[in-house]
Amino acid sequence: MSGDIAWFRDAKFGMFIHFGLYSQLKRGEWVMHQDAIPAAKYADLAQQFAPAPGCAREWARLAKRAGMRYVVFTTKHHDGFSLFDTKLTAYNSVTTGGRDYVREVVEAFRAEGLRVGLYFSLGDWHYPAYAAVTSGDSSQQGPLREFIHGQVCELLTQYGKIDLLWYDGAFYDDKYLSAEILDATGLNAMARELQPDILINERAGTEEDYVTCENECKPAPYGVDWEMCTCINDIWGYAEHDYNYKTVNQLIFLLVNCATQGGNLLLNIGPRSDGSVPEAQVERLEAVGAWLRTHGEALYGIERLPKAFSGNGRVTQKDGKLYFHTLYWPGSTMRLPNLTPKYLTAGSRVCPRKS
Ligand code: FHN
Repeated sequence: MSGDIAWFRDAKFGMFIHFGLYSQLKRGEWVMHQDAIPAAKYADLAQQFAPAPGCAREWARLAKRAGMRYVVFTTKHHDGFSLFDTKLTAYNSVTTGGRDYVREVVEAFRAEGLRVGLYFSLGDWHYPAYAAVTSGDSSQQGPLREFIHGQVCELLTQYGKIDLLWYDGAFYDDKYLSAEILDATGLNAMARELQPDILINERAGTEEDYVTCENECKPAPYGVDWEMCTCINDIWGYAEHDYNYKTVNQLIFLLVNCATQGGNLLLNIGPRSDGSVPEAQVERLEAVGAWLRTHGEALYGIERLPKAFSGNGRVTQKDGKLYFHTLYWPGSTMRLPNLTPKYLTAGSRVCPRKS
C-alpha cells in the first residue's frame, strides 16, 4: 500500500455516481441481469443514449455544494458498456455516441477542486470471455485478464492524475473472478507504476490502501482506512420508482457515524439518462452541504480515538482540539463524557498512522 492516503483521511465525504445505459431503463443498474435482457438487445440502448452536454459539470457543482471532496464515477459497470475511450472494445460511448464521459467527469470535478476516482467493474456481462471464465472455461482466463488489465491501463494513462481506483464486480451468485484469475497483484502493480499516488480498494481480492463496506457502517479495525458507500434512496442506478429516500438527518448521522470512527462516506447519486439528478437527491445533498458549512470544522480532518464513544455521542480530535458529536439529544441538558487527559491518553494514543 503506498497511495497518498492523507487527503482521503481528511476528505470524509465523497460522491458516488452510477450512470450508464441502464439509466435509460429507469430500473437500476442491474436491469440487464434482472430482466434477462439479451446482450445484443441491451446493446441497442447505446444508440439512443444522449445525456445533455454539460451534465458532468452539474454533478460536480452539486458535489461541491454538498461539501463532498471527491468523486467515484462508474467508468464501466457490470453491463460492460465503457463510458470512456477504449480501443479494446467497440462497446463504448465514444465509438457509439462520440462522448467520453470519463473525460467529462474528470475535467468537471477537477475544475471544482475535487479529487477523482474511477469505478471499474471487473465483471463484464457483455464480454464473451467473462461468461466463459465464470462458466468454468479456464482457457479464456488469459484473454479476460488481458482485457481487464488493458482497460485499467487506458483509464490510468488517458485522463491525467487519478486519485482512486474503485474495483467492483468480481463476485456474483456462484460466479467469481479470484485475485489469481485476475492477477490482481500484477494489475495493481501496474496501476501504482502508472499512478504512484493512487489509492486502491480491496475489491479485486487483495489488501490495498483501504477497505469498503456497503449500505451499513462497519468500521474497519483501528488503523485501517475504510469507506462506507450507500445510496440516498435504495438503488444505485436511476430507478424512477425508488422513493425510499433517507432523511437529511439520517444522511448526516451516517456521515458523522463514519467520520467519527475513522471512515469516509461515499454517497451515491443515480442521474437520469439525460444527466439530470433526481430532485429528491439534489435537495438532500444541498441540505447536508448547508450543515457542513456550519459544522464542517468538526468533521473534515478529524482523527479517530480508540475511546471515541460516550453515552450519547462520540469524541474526536483535530489540531489539539476535541470535538464531541452527539448523535441524538434526548433532553434539554447534555452530560459530556469525562474528557480527562486519562480519557485520551491511557492506552488510547491516536493509532500510529499507517505510512
Ligand atoms: O453490484 C454492484 C452494485 O450494482 C453497485 O455498483 C454496488 C456499489 O458498491 N456494488 C455492487 C454490489 O456490491
